[in-house]
Amino acid sequence: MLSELAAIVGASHVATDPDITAAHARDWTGRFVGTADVVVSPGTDEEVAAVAAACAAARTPMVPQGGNTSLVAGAVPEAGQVVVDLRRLQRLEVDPVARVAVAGAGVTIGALHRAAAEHGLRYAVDLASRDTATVGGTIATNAGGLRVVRHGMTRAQLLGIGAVLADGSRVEHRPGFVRDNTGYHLPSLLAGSEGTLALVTSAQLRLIPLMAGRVVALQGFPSIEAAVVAGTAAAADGRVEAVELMLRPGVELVCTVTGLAPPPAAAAYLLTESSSPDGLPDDALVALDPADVTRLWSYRERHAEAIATLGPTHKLDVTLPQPMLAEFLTAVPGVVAAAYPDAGVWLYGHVGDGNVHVNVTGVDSGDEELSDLVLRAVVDRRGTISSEHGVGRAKARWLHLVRSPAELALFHRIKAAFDPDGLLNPGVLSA
Ligand code: S2G
Ligand code: ZN
Repeated sequence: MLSELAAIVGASHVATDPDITAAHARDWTGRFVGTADVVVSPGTDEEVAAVAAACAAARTPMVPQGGNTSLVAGAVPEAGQVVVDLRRLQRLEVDPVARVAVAGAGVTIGALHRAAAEHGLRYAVDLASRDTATVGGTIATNAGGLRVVRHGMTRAQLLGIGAVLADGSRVEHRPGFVRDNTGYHLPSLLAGSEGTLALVTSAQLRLIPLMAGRVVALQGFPSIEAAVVAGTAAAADGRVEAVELMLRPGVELVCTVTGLAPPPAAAAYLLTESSSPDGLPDDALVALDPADVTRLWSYRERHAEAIATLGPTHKLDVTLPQPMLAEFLTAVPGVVAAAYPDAGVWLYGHVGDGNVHVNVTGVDSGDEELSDLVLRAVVDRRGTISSEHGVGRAKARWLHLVRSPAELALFHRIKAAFDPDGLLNPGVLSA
């Protein structure tokens, strides 16, 4: 098998040395650790197809990886599986007239932003892990990030896609425009499929014009409720592109970890980004120049990193209907404390569309009872168990709380149609 893979991608792109493969055996949070026997790094779509065909012939399961920033064990290999590292797929072309990019699966979101900016354009998905997360991985997880409230998730940016199926066959459809209405939309189906239906090798993505102006504001509020009310109003303003919630403990932790000067004390904060300064209250901290914009965003973007300094973090990425959001955010620390009195509960996130991150520290990060407690509290409030991080292995056992038996049966039929031998990312998305 190894010599066959080396013949396809070159011996230097087949890793078995634990010094190299170890990083591929664990997820970003360190909560989920598996075994990476071999990591193969194809350099072209054709090589991906040949690798898949070789693995299929040997009935060897494959685990696709991009930046490996999954937070739900969506790309953690087990013994006997082949990690297919797609980061070498670096193709990147921008068509400024059509406002379309064609990107290889391994292109980082940051690189895509920079290529688009050269043409006065931008890619609408942005997230803190932009310099590691890849086009392929963010399609597989249908990543959300900071601008979903205005531009939608990764799925909404997809015009076309190139992919390799479990048997090594290739499929590609890149119309080059939005209005291609010619049957089932494969890009939409593969977005969020978490590497279980196909290996995404390239994508055709819509680009949007750069913002006319970039105004970032930080506002303090006396309560979570007040911040959620203001955030909901901000989300309704078409000029607003991002509406993020933070609470005082998280902001203080970020300042402690990063050395940033704390903003004026408040129980809760909204960080908003808009193309216009209109409508901002007088007491808001407003940033117009790039240095101030970066500083204000750092309060929010460095939450995950700051919380991670407290140890492996139990992350629950959930969305609540807007009317339930403030009550949930107020109640969830008590829900956790009732069972885990010493736990740290850190709340922050994309309040503009109801997606918040419940991060819990100081507990055994593999504790599924904690997940059960929080996810059921979310579902009891008509929320969803995963909003942008996907399901992976970490949340598969709760999928039935939000998807019906009929839907789950259909999932299995779709999986069987694409990957009848169950070779792609086994255990992900299916309990
Ligand atoms: C965020 C980033 C990932 C994390 O900050 O919006 O989605 O660690 C998160 O929670
Ligand atoms: Zn997020």
